[in-house]
Amino acid sequence: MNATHRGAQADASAPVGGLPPASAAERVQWLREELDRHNHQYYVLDAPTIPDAEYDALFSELQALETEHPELLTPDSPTQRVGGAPLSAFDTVRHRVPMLSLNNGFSDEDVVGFDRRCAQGLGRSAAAGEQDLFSAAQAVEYASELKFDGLAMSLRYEDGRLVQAATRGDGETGEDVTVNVRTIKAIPLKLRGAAPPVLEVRGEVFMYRRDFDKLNARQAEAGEKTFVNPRNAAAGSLRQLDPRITARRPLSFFAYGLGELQGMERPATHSAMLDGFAAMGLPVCQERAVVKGAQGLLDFYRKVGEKRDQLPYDIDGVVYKVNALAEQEQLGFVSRAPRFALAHKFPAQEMTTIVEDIEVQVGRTGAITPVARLQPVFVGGVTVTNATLHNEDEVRRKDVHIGDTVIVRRAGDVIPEVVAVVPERRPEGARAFVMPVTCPVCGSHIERLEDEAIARCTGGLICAAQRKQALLHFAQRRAMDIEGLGDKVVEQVVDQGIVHTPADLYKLGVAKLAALDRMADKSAGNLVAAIEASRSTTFNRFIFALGIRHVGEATAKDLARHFGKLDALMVADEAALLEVNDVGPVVAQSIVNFFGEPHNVEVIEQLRAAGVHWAESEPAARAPAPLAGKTFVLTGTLPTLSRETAKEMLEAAGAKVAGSVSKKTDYVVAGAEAGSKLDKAEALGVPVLDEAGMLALLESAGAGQPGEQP
Ligand code: 5U1
Repeated sequence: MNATHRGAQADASAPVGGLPPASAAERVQWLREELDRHNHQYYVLDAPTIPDAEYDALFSELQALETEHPELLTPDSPTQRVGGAPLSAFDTVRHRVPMLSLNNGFSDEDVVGFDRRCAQGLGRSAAAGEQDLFSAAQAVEYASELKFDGLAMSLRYEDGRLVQAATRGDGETGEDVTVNVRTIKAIPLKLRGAAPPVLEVRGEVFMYRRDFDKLNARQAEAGEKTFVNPRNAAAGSLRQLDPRITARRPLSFFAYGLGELQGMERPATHSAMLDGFAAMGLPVCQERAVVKGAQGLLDFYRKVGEKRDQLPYDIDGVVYKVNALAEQEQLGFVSRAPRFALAHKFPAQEMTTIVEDIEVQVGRTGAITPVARLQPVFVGGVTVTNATLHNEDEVRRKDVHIGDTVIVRRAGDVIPEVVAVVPERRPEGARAFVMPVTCPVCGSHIERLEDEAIARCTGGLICAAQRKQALLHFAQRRAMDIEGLGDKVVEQVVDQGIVHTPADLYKLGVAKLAALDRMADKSAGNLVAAIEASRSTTFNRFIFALGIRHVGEATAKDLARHFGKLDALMVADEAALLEVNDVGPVVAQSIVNFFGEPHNVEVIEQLRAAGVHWAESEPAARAPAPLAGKTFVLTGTLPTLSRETAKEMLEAAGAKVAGSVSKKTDYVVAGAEAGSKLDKAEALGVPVLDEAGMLALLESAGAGQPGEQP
């Protein structure tokens, strides 16, 4: 077993030692059932029940028994997933029931049209699905599910045993990839319960994002090629002629359809069929719903769209299917696609476009970032014209030239990124990127220290680009929270020489601001009021706002809690800083350097003189934070507290607030509509609190209110 995260408590129902004597055949049978059960818990239900070492012990015992008694070896044994000898080519397979494709929809109108055609085809009122009382009863019922971004696969089970796995191919014939698919641990080699003589299961092979990231890290470390996205990684892994390579690739599977079926009645509905698959031990995605009419479909689409970026795998849309199988049959097919189904696509998160130029940007700390200027492309729901290339090494690694066609990705709020070049589309005369030796903004020398990936402008605050970024950082919501001080204003006040440092902001009046381009009197007044309001802040926000390299929000909070007073922080030496939670030598040195720079001290004094203030407190070092060392995860909507406030309260008490649930999580705080994090907490036995429970815990731990200095 090579899983690295099979973390779990020992399962009392799985005795390993001290078993009653049994024949080898009985013991082999018992071991296989145990291993299958644990695989199902781990790979299908994502709820492991035994630790790695225990699984490995069971596995080794089975391997030893099978070596000793070769007559007991069967192809569906869990030991037979390791991948056999390489193939020279894949055989072709004729699908006994063709693998169809789906019609696509992109707009609300497409969905309304689909629902209308289904309703009419089923002889319902033309208005069925529209939301009036009369037609509600007539509305068509649909099974709605996710459209996974992977590879369609057909699995053939005979008498419950996996005998063949084939790719979709052209829908009529595909490739026989059985030896590879047998290595996918989420796919049972043997179905649970009473299985029919023939059952073909259709579904998607894909890769979880976390597994993709780990695989790419492993590939890069081994100097091997990395993959552009999870879909390509899944495809490349399945098409390996050497199944031992596939066996090392973390592939997964979700079942969503039926091919040939013999010796068993079809269930009445698609949703019941998926429930049946799950009962047989097949992985079925739980992000699905049965809904009615076009409005039900559109609500499902919206809900899934909202959580798309939080899902642990990539999807490119949702799929709607008329739920009753008899009605599906009644609607039939048109050319190669069923009339009863529709794929409702989300905006693509990856598109190709052309790199028109590569320029560099200067960040707050002088970091020089190469940025690709792109031919405008609509991706991830917006038009993208720039994408980060991160640093010089990345440009080399991805081999991006000016003139190249590239794949651009924009998912959620993440900055658009060039993920790969399409090498076969490189034009003649494509130019390589050359890192400039001087800053394009201030002309200072650019240096790149040994062991650092980032090149930096050495101009410091004489560089207008760095000044602008420092001001934007200072003003941001999580720092001094000066609403209205955005790019456009900062650009002008720096270029016109009105503002040199953050302290100059407090000298701005309405008249000066109103004179700026595109600044109405009212906006100028609001901005002055926001600057005024920012004078009263908290110590941790102030520290974060200073923009000390390596000091993010969390470190700023730790520093505020530890030192209590700015003067104490400013004189702290490296040894004193190393006593702060999570501060290491690099961060400590950066803080010492920052306060060792007379210019920075001067700006701080000017800010204090301008009336910027906060409540100071005694250093907290003597009183350890009450929830230090505890990890919380917040999920769902809490009745009174915002997510941000709850997080601040927990962090103020010394707790860490993490984004995902693992066995290391101490508490999950769940509100309304908590989703998979709550399920996972329950599966792992992590204590779950509601808002009142969290407040009670904070109170009993002696923690204060949000924003209070401990
Ligand atoms: N979830 C899901 N994906 N997907 C893809 N269901 C589904 N069904 C498909 C395809 C191609 O096809 C059948 C409806 C024919």
